[in-house]
Amino acid sequence: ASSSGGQKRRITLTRFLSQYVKDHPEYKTLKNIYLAVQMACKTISQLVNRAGLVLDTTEQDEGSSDFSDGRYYSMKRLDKLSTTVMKNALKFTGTVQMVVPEAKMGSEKPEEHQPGVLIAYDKHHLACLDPMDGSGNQDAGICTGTIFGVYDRPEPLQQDTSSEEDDQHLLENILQPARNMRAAGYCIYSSATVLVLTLGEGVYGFTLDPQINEFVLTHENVTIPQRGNVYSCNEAHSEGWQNEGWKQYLRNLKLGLGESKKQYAHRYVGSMVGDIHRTLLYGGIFAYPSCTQRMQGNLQLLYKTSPLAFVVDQAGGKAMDEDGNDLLDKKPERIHQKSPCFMGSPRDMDELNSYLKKKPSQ
Ligand code: P6P
Repeated sequence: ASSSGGQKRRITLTRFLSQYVKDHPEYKTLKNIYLAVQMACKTISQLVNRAGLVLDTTEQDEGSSDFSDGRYYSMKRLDKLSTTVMKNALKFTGTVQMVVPEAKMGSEKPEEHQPGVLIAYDKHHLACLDPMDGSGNQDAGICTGTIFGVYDRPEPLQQDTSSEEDDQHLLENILQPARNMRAAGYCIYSSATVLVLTLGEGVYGFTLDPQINEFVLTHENVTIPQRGNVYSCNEAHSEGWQNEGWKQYLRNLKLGLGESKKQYAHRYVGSMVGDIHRTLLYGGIFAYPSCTQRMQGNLQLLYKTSPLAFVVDQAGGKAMDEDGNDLLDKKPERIHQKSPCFMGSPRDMDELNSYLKKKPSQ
């Protein structure tokens, strides 16, 4: 990368990937997908930064039924735009195809919101991508993000061109636990655009340098602090939380009665990528427990929780479900299936786990 004004010389993501693939030839096949994701994230970053300037929130959107508040309209529009950008970037590689238009994934329960998740594949891999996580926050200038996870294809398709039965075959093959991932990551669109990724051997962060429009390495070997002093959850649901262990754990954190004897601070952005990025860098715990309004939480396992849990795990953190089981072993049964989740610093997670394992009577 070029260096100006005495700025430290930094390696670009493109060069990093080329070097990585030289050292790990088995990752050669992944490079294509990563370069496509990088290209899409650069474009989405532009879209996000200019959304307020170019998206006319008063104009009626042909698809939206409810645009009573402009926010909904531009949210929907940005969702769509970023999904299209990601789709085109993946197709541009010439090797990656989409499984089914996300609309056809309506096989889930009708009440589940069908976001623009993309399921893509090439000869070697299957990928799930959430192009715009947290889009509802966009109009308020709050961070949003792209999330992606890549699996090896367990078995080759009968033929390379996708057809109905092949789509079904691929949709079944993508339903794998996070532990099977080859690579995962996210891109956060905030005060800076940072692409955080893992290829299965550590976590690296690349910041978009607008001067050269390249992602450059800024966070080498990201390691989550052993313990933090922040808990991150939507407290609005606290009266409806179902898990006694979680409630007891949180009560002690608030009273400074936890292992660290410190009172924790509460931080909750409402964009999962933002809350996880802060947790990864500062430590602490992120939680979306089950509650009466949302018995499975509000986060889709396949394309939100699993890829982020894989990144947290690669950074030395932990991810659990409500029984204290490793979230990386939880296999999604349906594309949009949601799951309660806890993830964060290892010491905080071990402490929480001791409450989750306790029998309610103890
Ligand atoms: P709640 C955004 O809509 C999202 O999918 C995640 O990015 C975020 O963590 C979560 O939902 C917020 O859900 O129920 O707290 O509004």
